[in-house]
Formats: sequence, C-alpha cells, structure tokens
Amino acid sequence: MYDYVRKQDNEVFAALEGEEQREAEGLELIPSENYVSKAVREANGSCLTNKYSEGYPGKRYYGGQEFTDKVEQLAIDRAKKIFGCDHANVQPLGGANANIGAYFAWLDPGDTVLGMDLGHGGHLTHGAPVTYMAKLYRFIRYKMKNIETGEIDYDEMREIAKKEKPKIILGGFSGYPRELDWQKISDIAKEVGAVAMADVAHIAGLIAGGVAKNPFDYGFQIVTTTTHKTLRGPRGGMILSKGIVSSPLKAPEKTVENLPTLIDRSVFPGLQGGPHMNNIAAKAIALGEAMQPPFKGYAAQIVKNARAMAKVFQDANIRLIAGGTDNHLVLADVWSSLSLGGKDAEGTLDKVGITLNKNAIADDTRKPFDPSGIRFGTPAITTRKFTEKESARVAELMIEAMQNKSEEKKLSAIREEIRTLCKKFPIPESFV
Ligand code: DSN
Repeated sequence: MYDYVRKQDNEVFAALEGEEQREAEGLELIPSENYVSKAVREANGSCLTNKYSEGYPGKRYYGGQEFTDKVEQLAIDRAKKIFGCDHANVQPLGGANANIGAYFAWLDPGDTVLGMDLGHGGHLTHGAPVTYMAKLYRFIRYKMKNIETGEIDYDEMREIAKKEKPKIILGGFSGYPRELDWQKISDIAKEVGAVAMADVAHIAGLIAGGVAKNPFDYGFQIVTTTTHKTLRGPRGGMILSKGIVSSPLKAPEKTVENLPTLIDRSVFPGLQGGPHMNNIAAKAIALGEAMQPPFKGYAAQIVKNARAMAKVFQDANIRLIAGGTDNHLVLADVWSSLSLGGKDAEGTLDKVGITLNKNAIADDTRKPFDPSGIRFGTPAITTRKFTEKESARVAELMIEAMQNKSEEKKLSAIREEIRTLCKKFPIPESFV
C-alpha cells in the first residue's frame, strides 16, 4: 500500500503507515468516526482531484465536465432516494459548511436561530460564541428538562419560539443519545413561521438504515448532514431539502419553496469555490453502499451495540446522561461516578488501545478541556462486525481500565485483549 508515497516521501509514508496500524490494532469508539470501504478510498484518491468544476451538473463554469457531471448527479440522485427529499447539494466540504450553507441560504444578518444548547448536546455550528456564525446571527437555545432521561423541554421550546420568532428552528446534536421528537419541533416551527432544519450528521446512517426517524417525514424543509459518521462515507457534508429545484444560475425569490435553489446558490458561489469532485465520487459510492440491503442490518446493530455498552456502564453504577441511549452514542459522567476527569479517562483508555473523546456533560461544572464526561459510540466497531457480546466486553474493559488507571500490569493485559479482539475482527475492505 502507498507504493508511490513510499518511494517519494518517507516522512509522510511513515505517518500513513503508523495510522494504518493504529486503526487496525486499536478500537475506534469516537461516535463520529468510522472505517470506509476500499472503493470509497479509491474514489477519494482518484483522478477527479485534478478537476475544477465550479457550478452544478450541466451548469459549470469550466469545460471538461463529462465525467464530473455524471458522478455528481449519481451522488445527488442516491442521496434524494435515501432521504426522500426533492434536492441534495452534495458539495459541502463538511458538516460545518453544510450548516453554514443552510444558514446563508435562508437567514439575513441579525436573524434568530433556535437550537439545542451546546452543553446539552448541540454542536459548535449551532451557535457557539467562538464561531463567526454567532457574530452574524442571534442564537438562542432549548435544553433537556430532565438530564437523567434526556427529555427535551418542548413546552419551553414553544414558548421561546413564540416570544423570539426565530427564522430557523434547528433540531440536531453531536452529543445527545436519545431521539428528538421531529413532529413536535416541526409543529412549533410551523406555528411561528420558522423553517424546520435538522442536523442529522450523527444519525444519517441510522436514518438511511431505517432505525432512526427521518425528519423529512415530519415536515422538515432542510436536513444537513456529514457523510463520514454513521453513513460510513468519505469526510464531507450534504444539504438536503424539500421544494422546487430550479436553475441555480438565476437568483430565485426568497421563499420556502425555493430553498433548494437558494441552497445551491448559497454553497456556490456564496460560500465555497470548486467542489472536491474526488470526494463527491466517494460520497456517491458510500451512498450506493447505504442503499444495499446489508446496510439495514449494520444500522440496527450499531444501536444494539450501543445499548449493550450502556447497560454494562449502568450495571456498574456509572451515571449516563439521558439514562441510556437510543442511537449510536453514550455519554458517561465519569467524574461523579469514578472520580476521574474526562481528560484522564480519555488518556487512560488511549493507553489500552481504545480511542474516544472527553466530553462536557449537561450543565458541567468542569472546564471543556477537562470535563466530567466521556462520549463513545459504536459505528466503527460495528463496521468491524462486533455484536452485543464483544461490545459489552469492551465496555467491561473500559471500566476496568478506568478503575485501575495506575496499574500498569492490568492496563497492559487489557491492551493485549483489545489487540486480540482487533485481530479477530479486522477492518473489512468491502460492504457489498
Ligand atoms: N467532531 C464531530 C463530532 O465528533 O461530533 C462533530 O463536529
């Protein structure tokens, strides 16, 4: 592998080889990561990286688009079919760009967005004060009303929406283990004349596999996502929408019906330049994989595995935010349960070959760089074909490691067991 890199650049080759080994011999529990197929990797490293393609299929600003048009149209058609929408913009370079592209399409500076509180599971691009978005727009927040069950305060959401009149109500998260009530959010948006937008970056694969509800079935107009988490594609984003699709060459009237075209113009030329066509080809392949029957089983197993891990933590009396999980991720309060900071827990687990991330918990009293929690999830280990049995064992090993963080002998025995597990469940090359 990497024959040309090896011949040409030893330093980069060593890093690539190191990462290959790290991925093969350790367990990836960061819930936003996954392992893509070799077909996705091939397309991502293909000749399409050479090509400029500003514009959209059939409407480009440069020549030579015979094949780029084909590839982008395939990705668009597959995304529309999977998510049941009228339009898909597959050009956003990541989830952040997808959200920003959607905001730019619908909002004017100073407009209000009502989204999930960052400390309760929302994402940076849902209005963290450190982002430029927060300088442009006014972000206000809803929260969980019960941190132990994860129940969202929809009454409060409605009250806030009625009072503050947001232009967008945003459902979505990067650290929330339960399902959102899309119907309630959509009803509130309708009542106050807001656009209902969902950020399903984390759960797109669960929606594609039929184990999580699709916001489009509940009246949402915009759904943004990444392609590299549960959807198991290359690193990137998409903006999906409902409405009338017309030529992006002419500015349409700013109406909800015209959202697809407003979004196309917002992504290009509004926000990005030339799309990364190699990446779009890889998206098309991953979307093709997600349409195959085995993907349903994969998505269902992700949730079963997450529940199995959550149960082991709960049986060991470790506090879980929202009291468990309905999706692919678990948030554990290791500070109150094990007197271990999130940073320390992340470092200890790193030593035994388990990669996850420290994470703030709702209303955390500790600092973001050393919060009270850890966040972990099952998309990548499920790709390795782990079932509930192996997932539960990993959870046991995690707890054992965290409880014995200074016992070098114990940690190396756990490291060895993880290495053996990884050998038994190698990263697959293909999913079709
Ligand atoms: N970094 C991604 C995550 O881990 O959830 C989202 O930005």
